[in-house]
Amino acid sequence: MVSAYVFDAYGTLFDVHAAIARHRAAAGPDADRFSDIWRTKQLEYTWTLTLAGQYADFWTLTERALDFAFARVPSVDRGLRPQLLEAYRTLDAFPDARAALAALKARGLRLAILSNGTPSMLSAAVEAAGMAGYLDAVLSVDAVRQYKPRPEVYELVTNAFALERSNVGFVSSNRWDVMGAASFGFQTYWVNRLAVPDEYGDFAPLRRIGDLTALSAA
Ligand code: LAC
Repeated sequence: MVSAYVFDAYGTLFDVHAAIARHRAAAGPDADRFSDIWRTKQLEYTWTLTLAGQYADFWTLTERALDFAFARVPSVDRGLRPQLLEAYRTLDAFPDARAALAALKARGLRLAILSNGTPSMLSAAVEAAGMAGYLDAVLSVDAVRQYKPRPEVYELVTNAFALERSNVGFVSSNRWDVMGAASFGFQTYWVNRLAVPDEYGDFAPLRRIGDLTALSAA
């Protein structure tokens, strides 16, 4: 029985490619490749630092990954750096995100975010998306200075809500994050918006959904 739903933030509630989308014309023809490299490197740095027993916060890693993307894709004007970072702080939510939170909240479920993002990044994004009223907690890895998929991160949820792992529904678009949450013992929901192939067969999600609307129909 799931009594709390916990959402990943970046890629699940907030569209990580919305920053480049706001500046697509200025970024030019390599905009999508640039955005992919920015995201891929941002995540890679979380994994490599955590494996090495090191930590730098997610805003710092977002800046470092952006600088790598500029170096790797020289056609994108470095003058866009401040605008892209500003856009990242207030990323657009996916169109279905707010309504899905509202529908679950109306059913009396507790709701939270569990994210790699810093508390400051998360509160800016949550405010910009008008989601604050639906969330009982916004939990950041910053509290444990390790990144997903370390179990210590998912444990922030069971500590905050004093719940058994099996009573938590964890929702993420990032298949590797679903793997970590399933390994921890959460009930997992994989949001596969782009219909990409499945991975991590040993850690299957409880449900696969195409968008967040399907969640409130569960
Ligand atoms: C997060 C990463 C996975 O929000 O984007 O935790």
